[in-house]
Amino acid sequence: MADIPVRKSVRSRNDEIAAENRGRFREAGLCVVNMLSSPGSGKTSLLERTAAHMKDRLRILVIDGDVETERDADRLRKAGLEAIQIQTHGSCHLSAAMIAEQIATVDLSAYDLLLIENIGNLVCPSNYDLGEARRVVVASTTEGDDKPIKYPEAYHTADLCVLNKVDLLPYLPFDVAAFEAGARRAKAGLPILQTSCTTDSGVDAWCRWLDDQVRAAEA
Ligand SMILES: Nc1nc2c(ncn2[C@@H]2O[C@H](COP(=O)(O)OP(=O)(O)O)[C@@H](O)[C@H]2O)c(=O)[nH]1
Ligand SMILES: [Mg+2]
Repeated sequence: MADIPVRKSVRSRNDEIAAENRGRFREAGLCVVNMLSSPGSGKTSLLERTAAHMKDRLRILVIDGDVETERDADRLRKAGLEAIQIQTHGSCHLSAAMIAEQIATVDLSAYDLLLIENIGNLVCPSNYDLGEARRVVVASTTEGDDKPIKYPEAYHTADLCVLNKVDLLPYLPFDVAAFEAGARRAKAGLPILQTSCTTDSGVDAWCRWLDDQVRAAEA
């Protein structure tokens, strides 16, 4: 019983810090996108593809969250991006305070776009604002088409859904129409992009969406 007020107060403290982060991002004209998904849906792969498409024309910083290891930040550095790794050592989501700690020493005005790869988990990250301007839920065809109806909050709080690994559709019993209906039941009108990081299909549309968000943040 007692943990409900405690959880509420942790969340409201998180919201205060997220508001401070958002203020810093706005001041710097920096576009910030928070990427949520279950483990293995292809967030880091999509960021690698994003690097290939955008790194020569946009100044991109990634903050990558994982429970353990520096592996994803290493992958993204190899792809040509600047990347900071947060290891939560057990925590199932990034918090606004973790982001605040990382950006304290960063010149935010040196970047156009900050991409945050959250911990692979469709539950907790949905409840923690980091101060981002936009939230993206990345799903993949290997997870099954019922995830939006099982984890509606992740879809309800998203501004965009990316359905990745569409190259595998011919081999999987994945009903795209059922997936899209579930996602839009969680959030009416949610835009959905289909991508494949192996064939690069749809990555151009994802990059155009990012470009639009960067322009909106500058304005
Ligand atoms: N077939 C296929 N595999 C993919 C695709 N995107 C990612 N993968 C694979 O899925 C696995 C997990 O990808 P990763 O980017 O590490 O996922 P993350 O945990 O969400 O960051 C890796 O083995 C990737 O090579 C895709 O579009 N198609
Ligand atoms: Mg990853």
